[in-house]
Amino acid sequence: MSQSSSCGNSKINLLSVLRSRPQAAASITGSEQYPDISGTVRFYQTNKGVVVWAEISGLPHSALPCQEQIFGFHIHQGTTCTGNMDDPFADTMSHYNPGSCEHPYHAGDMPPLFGNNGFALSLFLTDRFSINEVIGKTVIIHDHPDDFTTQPSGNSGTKIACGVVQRAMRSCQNMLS
Ligand SMILES: [Cu+2]
Ligand SMILES: [Zn+2]
Repeated sequence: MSQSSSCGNSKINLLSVLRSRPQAAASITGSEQYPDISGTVRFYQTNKGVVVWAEISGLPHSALPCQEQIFGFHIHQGTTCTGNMDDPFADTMSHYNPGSCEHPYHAGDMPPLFGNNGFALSLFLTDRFSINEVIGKTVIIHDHPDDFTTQPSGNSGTKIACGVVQRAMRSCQNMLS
């Protein structure tokens, strides 16, 4: 087993990334129909892309076998978690898609969340966006899995929770300008 070095390293030192302060985070809350949902999505810039760390609790779940839920998970281009009676997060609009790609190649398409008795933890890397690009945009959780096929949004159903990506407070040592 070789010790990873700090220079020329082709891997991400995940433990040190997660120990550092995220550059941005979204505080997730459920819609009126899903008041128990809450959580945090943290964003860490690395030289391979953005490490996204999501921890969400209070998700809908089933006690029946073979029915644990899977939730579509995207960054949407809208900037507020507001909407209307039919769609409480309608103003989050469509998936963040600066490259005019098809779903699931939108920059804002992310791996779905797997429920575990109402709790989900997901940690993944994406180089489809930089943190600066998604500051002010919205993270959405849907009540159905993303099928990664149907246009324009993977048939992932109702938007059940939302959060705005906000720049995290800079730590003193990073205040260079
Ligand atoms: Cu979505
Ligand atoms: Zn998409």
